[in-house]
Amino acid sequence: MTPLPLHDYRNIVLLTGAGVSAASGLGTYRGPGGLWEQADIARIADARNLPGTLPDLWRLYSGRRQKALDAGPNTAHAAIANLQKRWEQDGSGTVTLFTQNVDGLHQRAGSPEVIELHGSAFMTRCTRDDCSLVPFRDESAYEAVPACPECGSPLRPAVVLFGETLAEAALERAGHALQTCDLFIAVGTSGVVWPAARFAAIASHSGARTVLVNLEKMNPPDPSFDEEYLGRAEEILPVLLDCPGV
Ligand code: BV8
Ligand code: ZN
Repeated sequence: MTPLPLHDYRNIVLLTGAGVSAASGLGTYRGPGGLWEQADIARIADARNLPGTLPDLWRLYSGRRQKALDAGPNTAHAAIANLQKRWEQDGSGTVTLFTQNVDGLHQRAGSPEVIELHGSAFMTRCTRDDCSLVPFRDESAYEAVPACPECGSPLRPAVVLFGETLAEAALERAGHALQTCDLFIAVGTSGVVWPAARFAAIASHSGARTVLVNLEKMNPPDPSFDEEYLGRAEEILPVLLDCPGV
């Protein structure tokens, strides 16, 4: 496998999923042993079951916070951060990183900007949309559902659950980046969750070269991808992004 001719491209978009954090020991959602196999997770991750699921949500995210803090970024995260920094330094164009992950590992690998499509396990917000409390960084684990210091309503992890819309700002960034990119690389994602599942099609429609790096073929396959590199992102990305020493 040889590096991609990265300097043939000016605006690169990367989309990562749970597979990019697999080598860091964090579970993926689908596939053998995936988080979603625990039937309860689907109930907890569905916004329609709120507020009754808040105690379970806090149990789930308290554990995920701790696991993510105990984990460290791997060479896949490092290769992406390296590309972003190289591009920034030599003014080669833009690299925009979107992640579906909530584990914060891209940031810890040194990525200068990470657009977290599904929020962050390390942010907590009030359940009342009109509350004045600003969502805040929170690494705490909670035994019981915490109360908002501003209004007394329950607090929740600031992640996007199924049935909740993504942040407007993230959607706008995605719309612009996908329409102006000439290279799109999806890494470690099963491509089943919307709207991220549409990113490759939008990039392809904009004329971008579309590349998938994943342990296994997407099922069903996404015809929007021009090529795929099947294998471990932590092995493939340092070669593909031409930074073997990360
Ligand atoms: C929304 C919480 C408007 C945060 C998550 C249109 C059609 C059908 C359905 C819908 C639609 N529009 C909306 C929906 C509903 C829903 C949806 O997409 N459902 C799916 C299941 C069909 N989408 C939504 O609700 C979204 N909101 O669109 O709002 C709306 C609302 C309602 C109705 C209409 C419109 C909100 C989506 C966000 C949901 N939140 N989790 C958290 O705790 O993370 S989703 C969850 O899945 C995670 O966030 C995760 O990031 C995400 C995606 O999973 P992946 O990252 O791809 O991980 P996965 O395990 O699946 O795959 C990992 C891959 O890596 C595997 O392929 C594996 O082979 C590979 N791999 C493993 N190891 C490695 C590797 N690859 C490389 N190297 C390795 N070492
Ligand atoms: Zn409040």
